[in-house]
Amino acid sequence: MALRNKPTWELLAEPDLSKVPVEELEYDALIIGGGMAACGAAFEIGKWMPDGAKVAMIDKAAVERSGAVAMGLSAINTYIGDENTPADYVKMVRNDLMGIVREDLIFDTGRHVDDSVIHFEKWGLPLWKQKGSEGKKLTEGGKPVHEGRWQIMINGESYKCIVAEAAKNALEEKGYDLYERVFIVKLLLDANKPNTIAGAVGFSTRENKVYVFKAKAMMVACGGAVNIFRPHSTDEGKGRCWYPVWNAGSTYAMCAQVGAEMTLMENRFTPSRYKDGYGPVGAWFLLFKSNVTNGLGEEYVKSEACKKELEKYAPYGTAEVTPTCLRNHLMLFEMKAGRGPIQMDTPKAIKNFLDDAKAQGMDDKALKKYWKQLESEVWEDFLDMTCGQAGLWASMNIAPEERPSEIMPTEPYMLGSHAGACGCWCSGPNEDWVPDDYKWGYNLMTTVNGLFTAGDGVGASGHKFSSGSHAEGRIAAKSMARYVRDNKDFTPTLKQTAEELKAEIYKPVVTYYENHEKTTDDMVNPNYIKPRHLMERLMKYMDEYAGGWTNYYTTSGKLLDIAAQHLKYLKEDSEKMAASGLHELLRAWENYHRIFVAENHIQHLKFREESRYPGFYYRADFPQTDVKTEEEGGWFCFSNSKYDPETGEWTMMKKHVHKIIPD
Ligand code: SFD
Ligand code: AMP
Repeated sequence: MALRNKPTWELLAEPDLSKVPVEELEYDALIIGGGMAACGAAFEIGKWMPDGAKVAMIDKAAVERSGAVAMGLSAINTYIGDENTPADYVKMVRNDLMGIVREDLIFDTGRHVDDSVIHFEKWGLPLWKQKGSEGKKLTEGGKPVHEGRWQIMINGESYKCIVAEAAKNALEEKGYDLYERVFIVKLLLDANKPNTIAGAVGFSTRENKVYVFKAKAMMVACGGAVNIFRPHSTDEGKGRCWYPVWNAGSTYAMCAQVGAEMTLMENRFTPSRYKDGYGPVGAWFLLFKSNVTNGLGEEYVKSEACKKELEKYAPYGTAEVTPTCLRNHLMLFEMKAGRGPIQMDTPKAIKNFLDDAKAQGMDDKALKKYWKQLESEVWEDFLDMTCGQAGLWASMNIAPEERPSEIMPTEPYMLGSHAGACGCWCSGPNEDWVPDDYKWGYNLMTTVNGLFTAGDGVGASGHKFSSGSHAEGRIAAKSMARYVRDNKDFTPTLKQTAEELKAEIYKPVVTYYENHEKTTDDMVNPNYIKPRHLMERLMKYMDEYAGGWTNYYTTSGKLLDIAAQHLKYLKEDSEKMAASGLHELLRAWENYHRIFVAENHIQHLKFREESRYPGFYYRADFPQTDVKTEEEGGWFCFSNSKYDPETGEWTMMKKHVHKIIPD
């Protein structure tokens, strides 16, 4: 009988691992994850793999509703279109991420992303169209409704289902395999060939079963990391965060653990969101042209004090579009001065729309109809992608045309595809315009042979969003297929036996069974710690010492040392994590990944002696943003780290930023 989400009392007397079967499988290529990037890879890979090749995709959840797009989205945030070029896109991302980006990777995404958007529409995703081109697809000259310069509006409640269906069809067409509800725990290096990937191991979240996969190559795209920092919500609301609670840092932890070089792991993303419901703000800022006010009702961004604040961070602060982190910085500046809360002035935005329509001669009847349409767009923005926010508005009796809503920066998340930039250090395209130190043969391959990534996994190239992540998955898949062809004679060999791997994966279950009778309360036991409590401890340390929201995102070298010390003990205690069922086993492994990512984050925060992303975090001991390059002894450079899988030691390094696209 399988371990269920509740303890299976019959099995408790004796934890018998012989009852847990191990399935050993061999593939040419694996796609680990089932989100936007993985779906892109699944769609693309069959076109490039050798005939008869074996490929599998593995998702911890059900692809149809997994990952960040699970709830749906109301906009595609990266679309180049006719009015922009990939070079313009690079400039936008460079500005938003304070100059330190991999322009080769961004340009590559920019020149491919629209093809993914065209496919989404072909597969059935409804894209809003401008008046006069309704009913026409993009390929037929249809003009999308822009939210902002790069974002286009969609009816996206079923976005992920549509993209997943195309991915599954592509896998099926080629006879490739799909494993859903299999959580990958760790990657495995080859026993003979140094620094080369050979496999991955995981477990089913529905039955007692362990999977050991061998593969010549793999793309790991398991999203970013949530619940490392304490969220704003408490207890019953704690399942509510902005970032999906099921992306637990697996990409970063698993890739780093086998020695993949990481970059900008200090760059967390702290989005500004509607308070408590985490509703998105982009549509309000860009489509509905709303302003934000402070608690005094002032449009603070126009104040002299705020202008001066931004000038400190020129040229980014004084750019035409203020970078995301600096928009947060201004909010925090106001809040710290006691001029909070920050509010989205929804009534004024709506009134402006209606006044404009009236000024253009709309009569009362038409105006009423227009308002109904506007009202439904306003609500749909949330219902399409953050339906909890619509629920919150309804339950708090908020009519947005009457009452403004509070917005504020959330808890920090680690990700590389939204307005954040942490992730693996990857090879760029193998083309002559790409600097030599940015490429090592296979596009989007990490520094471990045969290990690729995409989407949130790729560092220093944010702002790809759902469409860019899909496009990047496709690029990685094509590149991975070439790697498989070039290494067709390679036979992956694992260092560990299947039984050793099973014992390691199921250890939290054994710990539970061996100790559960030594307590009257299942959650509290001197011999073990449950995943829930361990996560709470992690979040507390990170929040208090590593720049969480309770400290206005401020940390220092001293505080980071304390955080590191706490993590050391937490890591020791994590050996005693106990899982009473498969659900808790999943939670336990998510925590192992989280702790590793947190450790990496702290090292990077400590290493970079400046505050590069004010509004995302501050080093109180180094409050400035440096303009000097690493050659001049400064911090205008990438900060990279590498974990040695043999010794467990980390090495930190600085890497040069090449400006490829001129201003
Ligand atoms: O409102 C394992 N994003 C938005 N993009 C847009 O284009 N428009 C929007 O409107 C967007 N908005 C938004 C966005 C993200 C989030 C979190 C919210 C709102 C609330 C960004 C995109 O969603 C994002 O860029 C992409 O989804 C990134 O793609 P990818 O593939 O890197 O990550 P994923 O889609 O989350 O998928 C992760 C997958 O990994 C699986 N997984 N599988 C096996 N083993 C493990 N150990 C695993 N761990 C995780 C997951 O199940 C999932 O399949 S807005 O902010 O602007
Ligand atoms: P969000 O809803 O905050 O995730 O934003 C959606 C998109 O709009 C992203 O591409 C953001 O970078 C962009 N965006 C959000 N707010 C602003 C703003 N005030 N100015 C410019 N771009 C914004």
